[in-house]
Amino acid sequence: MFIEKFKVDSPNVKYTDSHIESSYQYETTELVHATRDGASEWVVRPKTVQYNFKTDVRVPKLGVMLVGWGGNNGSTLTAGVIANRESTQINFIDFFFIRGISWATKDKVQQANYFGSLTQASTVRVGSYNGEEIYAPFKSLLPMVNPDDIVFGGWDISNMNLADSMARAKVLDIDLQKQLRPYMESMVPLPGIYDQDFIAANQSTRANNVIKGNKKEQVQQVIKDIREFKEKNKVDKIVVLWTANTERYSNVVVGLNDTSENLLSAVDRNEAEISPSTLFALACVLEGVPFINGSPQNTFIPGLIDLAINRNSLIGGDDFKSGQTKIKSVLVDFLVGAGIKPTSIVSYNHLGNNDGMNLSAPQTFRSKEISKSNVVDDMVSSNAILYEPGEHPDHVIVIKYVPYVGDSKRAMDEYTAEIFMGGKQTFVLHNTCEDSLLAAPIILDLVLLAELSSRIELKAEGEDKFHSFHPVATILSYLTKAPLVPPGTPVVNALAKQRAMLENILRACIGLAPENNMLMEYK
Ligand code: NAI
Ligand code: DG6
Repeated sequence: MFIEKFKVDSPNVKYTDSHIESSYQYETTELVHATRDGASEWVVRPKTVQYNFKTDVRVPKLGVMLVGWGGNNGSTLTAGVIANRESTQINFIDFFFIRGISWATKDKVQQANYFGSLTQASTVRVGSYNGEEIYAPFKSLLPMVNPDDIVFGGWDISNMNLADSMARAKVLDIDLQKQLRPYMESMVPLPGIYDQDFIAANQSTRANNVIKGNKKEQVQQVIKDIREFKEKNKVDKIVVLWTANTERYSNVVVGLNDTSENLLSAVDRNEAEISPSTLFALACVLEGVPFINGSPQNTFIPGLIDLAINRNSLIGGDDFKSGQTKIKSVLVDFLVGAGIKPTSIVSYNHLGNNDGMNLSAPQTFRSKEISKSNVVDDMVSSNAILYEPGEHPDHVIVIKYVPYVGDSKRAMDEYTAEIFMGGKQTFVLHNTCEDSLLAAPIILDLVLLAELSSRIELKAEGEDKFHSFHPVATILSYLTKAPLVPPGTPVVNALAKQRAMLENILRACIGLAPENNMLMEYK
């Protein structure tokens, strides 16, 4: 059964006009290494930590500024949100409207939807009623920004308006594009920061809309753009997200970008090795605006992370986790969790959009190769029965640019695993779909969850003041291939664990226990 919304009735939860406050027992374990009768042993102790959560329920008017707004992801997301927001008049006599634009495809009349968005199209179990499991929308856990109310803007090194960008992307059906064009023609990206050293040379023809000046002036311009956008659109908050081209990795150099001070003075000196994405992130951190990196490069060099932590400004990333990697972080988790040993993972894909063209250069491909390669590390290291210390499955990533297939990416994967008594098991997967239609809802979730997390404060027992989450937003891990975590924090890649972490934290904010799947009521 499905319910639209609910309220929690508990002595541990208080609803006020401005906040939801919860008092929460976090059940965990601690390990100690003890010696008994001369022999050493591991002892596990259950531990309870008292937390208080305070969530501001006053949902702001949100501005979302995308770097790479005119790209396939940027134009598809903007189009998708408009298509969901606007109404279609279906009866011209009674003026009967239905929510969301509909359009004719060769199969049927299609209605706009948010399929693929965790916040908008997935549910959570909230309990049992008369023996039936009750589910509610994920977005009903805590008050979140309604996508209808987002104001989009952003930057692109190409000055093409969003209607033409949508046409260039060749992602959405033509009948839908025709309906959306009037809404998008007037949307024109602000000039971006172009540095040909960081992206493929084949992108140079696109760069007709660039911020002039040295790196310091470029950062100042981005800050000015953010302020003007906020003022012009009367939004309360801004989130900035990088969905521009994949860059090559920046070299991390002591004295250049290893500390916040060195990074700031390197920008002052106009040092070549500071990438456009780092400059955008820097502008956001200086301005206290959340910044999310949807691409694989190391935008968050140590100096930038240092600065974000010092200024308590949210950063999150890296690289949207859309298709192939999502399956990988489910399948390998299943195999290792089942006691089966994956020994070889070969992931091949080809695509023909501008992202594929940019990734055809070795340096940008290398960034993607790194982020796609590290996604099973936590699962492998969780099982020392299967893997010797330091042992790892062979893991090969291949990406080829094939213009004809456009945005329709083909991902082929071969997984080989060792099973009982020396047997082998091989899985072969073939996945075809429009890349941007997978990425756009993920971008929406990233900005909505980043905004929400900035309204949550917490306090553990022994702490005297409420504080925000750590500025390095691990809460977004479910949505990224290479989750950025604070120094010294374990990286979790397994998809089910990432989703459980996110859902259970939101449940804690309304005083609900983690979803433990024990179903003791029925045992
Ligand atoms: P795209 O190439 O269509 O769009 C990127 C846009 O960024 C272009 O319009 C380009 O002109 C612009 N751009 C490049 N450098 C810029 C700069 N310095 N400042 C401002 N704008 C700049 O690519 P697409 O398909 O939209 O993907 C965007 C990014 O998302 C890529 O890095 C891709 O690897 C990453 N990504 C995409 C996924 C997907 O499923 N579509 C999944 C994971 C990551
Ligand atoms: C080539 O692989 C294009 C990439 O941008 C991917 O489409 C993107 O990284 C998505 O990868 P995945 O593994 O999440 O499907």
